[in-house]
Amino acid sequence: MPKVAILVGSKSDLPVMEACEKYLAYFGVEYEMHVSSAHRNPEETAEFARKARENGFSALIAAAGMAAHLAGALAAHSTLPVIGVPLGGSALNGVDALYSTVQMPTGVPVATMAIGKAGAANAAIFCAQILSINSPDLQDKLAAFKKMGSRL
Ligand code: RP5
Repeated sequence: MPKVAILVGSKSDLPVMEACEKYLAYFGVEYEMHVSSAHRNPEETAEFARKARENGFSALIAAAGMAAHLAGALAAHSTLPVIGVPLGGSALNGVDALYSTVQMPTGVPVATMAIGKAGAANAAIFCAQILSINSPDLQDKLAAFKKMGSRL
């Protein structure tokens, strides 16, 4: 089974991303969680993205709040699919992070989810959908999930 990486910009983002972990676990998708800020650890973040494919990751989930550049920074250094989760909690309630994540220039796409917990869960489901292309097991799980109402 392929594995995915979840990167968050700060330890303070971890509680919201529990929803993502819950759904990845439900689908049986192996993952690693890393705290790596595009602003506070820019070199480490870039290096993680550069080596992600050779380190066995199939997709990257990036969650950050405020001026959220984490997903874009990963997409700048990797050809893996990058799924962005804008987080709330700021003075602008996550709209700042939404715009920062979704408004990527031509050539450097980030698949952007909803703000906060719904986006965290959807990132996991979207990831399972990407991985299902080569996994009959995930195709079956996704079909069953839809049948039961698309939420845990
Ligand atoms: C972003 O700034 C993080 O992703 C977090 O959502 C926000 C605040 O970070 P902390 O000041 O709590 O570390 O980079």
